[in-house]
Amino acid sequence: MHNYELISSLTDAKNICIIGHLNADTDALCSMYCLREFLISRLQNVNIVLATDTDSLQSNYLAILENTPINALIDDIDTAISIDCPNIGRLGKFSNIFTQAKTKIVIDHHQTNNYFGDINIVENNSSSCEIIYNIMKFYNYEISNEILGRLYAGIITDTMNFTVGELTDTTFEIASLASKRVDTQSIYDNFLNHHSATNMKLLAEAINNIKSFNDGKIIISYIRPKLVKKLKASFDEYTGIINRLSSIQNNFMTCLIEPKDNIFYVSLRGKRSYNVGEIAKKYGGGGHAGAAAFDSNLSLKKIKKLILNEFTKILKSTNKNYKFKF
Ligand SMILES: [Mn+2]
Repeated sequence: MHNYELISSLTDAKNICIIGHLNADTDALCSMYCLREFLISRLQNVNIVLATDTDSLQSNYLAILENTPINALIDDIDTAISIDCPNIGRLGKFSNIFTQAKTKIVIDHHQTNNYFGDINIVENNSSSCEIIYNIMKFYNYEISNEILGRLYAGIITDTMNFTVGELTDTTFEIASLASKRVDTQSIYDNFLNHHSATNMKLLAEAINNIKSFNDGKIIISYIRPKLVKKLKASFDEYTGIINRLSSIQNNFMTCLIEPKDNIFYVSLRGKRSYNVGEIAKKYGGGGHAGAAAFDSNLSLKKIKKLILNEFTKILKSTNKNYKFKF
């Protein structure tokens, strides 16, 4: 049995809750929305709510979820679906909804997913939106432009416009459909080419604090908690900064240490065979080979030392002289 057929076994569900990871990003929110629309079309007499922290969401994010019940009916959930989340800890305060549900489903594209559901749909592709597309296609669901636009938004944000992550034939199939049917330029402008002034100030700080090692193969930087406090910057203001740092010539591995509440979020990037996902996993985090992160309550100084140590180990063991060619 294909594991997509689980949808057919949900006919007894009365109250379904779809939960995204903490600090939900575009892919999480779009896949939550699209999955809900799909399930509504298939199931009768069912309530489907989304669970996510709306306080920290910017207005373009809220537009994804328009007219959708959020955080309602949280008691009495019989079926919980975690989406775009590699482990139960990343569901944050909503993890208890998941634990208490009779049926627990995990849908995710992170390689580090630890299969914490009864049913796990974990695929190695661009985004959770791509998995939702696959499920819709399997059921011959007619995809509206509103759904297609959201699937496309999830894909371009998770892949930084088709440059990182696991790009598949299907990724481009969705892009091809979207290019014919939705305003891809405005989706790009609204979700990717979209930086606040605070985000730019944090970028300036991160650039200022760059420490470069091994001729720039390793780059480590940080943002001071003091500045974050001063700017009243929310966590999603860090979006995209590390990718800018990792775009520096000759760079293989990048780390950006970002203040988060009273701890640090250690964000990692690795190019080609430089697998930083293993580092994140070792310290209790998750992600992909090329993009991963973990939380740390160590001091800034200790984290910098630890990361330099881990990056140096990978650099030595990988020992590849990468030369670009077509
Ligand atoms: Mn994702």
